[in-house]
Amino acid sequence: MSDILDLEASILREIDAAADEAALETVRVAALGKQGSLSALLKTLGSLPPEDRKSYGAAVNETRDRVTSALSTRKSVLKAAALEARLKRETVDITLSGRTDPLTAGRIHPVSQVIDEITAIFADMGFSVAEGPDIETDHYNFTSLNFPADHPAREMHDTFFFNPKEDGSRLLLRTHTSPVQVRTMEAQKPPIRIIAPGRTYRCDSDATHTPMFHQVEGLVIDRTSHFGHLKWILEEFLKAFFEVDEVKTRFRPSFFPFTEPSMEVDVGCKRSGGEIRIGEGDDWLEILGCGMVHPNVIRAVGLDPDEFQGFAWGMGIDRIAMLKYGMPDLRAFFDADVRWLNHYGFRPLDLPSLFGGLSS
Ligand code: 2U9
Repeated sequence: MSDILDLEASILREIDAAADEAALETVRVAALGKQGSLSALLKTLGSLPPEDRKSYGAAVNETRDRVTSALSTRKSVLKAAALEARLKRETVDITLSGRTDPLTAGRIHPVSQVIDEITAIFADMGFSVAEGPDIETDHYNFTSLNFPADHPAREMHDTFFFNPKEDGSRLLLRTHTSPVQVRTMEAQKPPIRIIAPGRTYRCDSDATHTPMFHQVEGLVIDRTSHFGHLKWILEEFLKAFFEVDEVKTRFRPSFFPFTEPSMEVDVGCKRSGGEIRIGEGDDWLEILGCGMVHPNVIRAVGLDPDEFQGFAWGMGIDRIAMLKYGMPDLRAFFDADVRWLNHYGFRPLDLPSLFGGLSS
């Protein structure tokens, strides 16, 4: 019997010495496995005299139970130690400030930046942002805006038309954001103060025109809104947008079907060596168009032009973005070249605001 107790003592020593769960498993297999030392002892039972077999067998089984229990205890100890070591190894220092990578990696496209800047300026003056579909009907894009049936803008070569439907009507890609204002006037009662920034489309492509471009238009409709209000709003906008204390403006008579009278607005600037500085100098730069909303447009949305009047303006976002941020080539805006975006783009969380600075 002493051979069983010797073997047990030696296995228990090995169990105590096992440094990790893998070593412990090796000890378990060497003792209890099919070819293990305890199994080998049981195999010798057959060669013992019959009167010794029962007590020898019982002694081997008791040893096996004690070995099994010692294995399980050691396994729990090793498991707990392994967990403790891992927790120590993977400690996170929550006093570390956030890593800067996600914020420094991405860039906001200058067009998005300029839309955010324009929105911040007009929001401060009490305007809200209105949106509408890029695909429009002839009615919202032209007819409701007082375009005569034979107006050249309705021609195939200026407008992207879809194939005609069975009833002969054709959808189109909006050529300006003005349909958004028409839809808003139908849906809301005056007073209305909105801006409508968005994508617009015209069959045009050269160094200064792309088939898709961005516009922002503004609209005010109330009972007594007049040209003086319009002039003040535009001048406040130009000062805030170009981040200068003063601007000179020049209103020249023009023609649009949807406004009467209509004006083109120039802003005072200085040109030197290919650079244009707004708010300085004696030169002029055409910057936007505007006018009093035509009575026919007011009538087309079901309002009485003798009761309500208002004004509207429109400008090209891409163009004023080029001007403000000195980007020379319009086509680069839409090339999706990440090197260009890294150079001209803006940091994601530097949101433009009037108190925090528009572009700093
Ligand atoms: C409604 C009534 C009137 C919007 C206006 C302009 C003048 C204008 C151009 C500027 C450069 C377009 O991007 S551009 O080519 N726009 O000059 N837009 S008034 O007038 C409206 C709009 C909607 C219901």
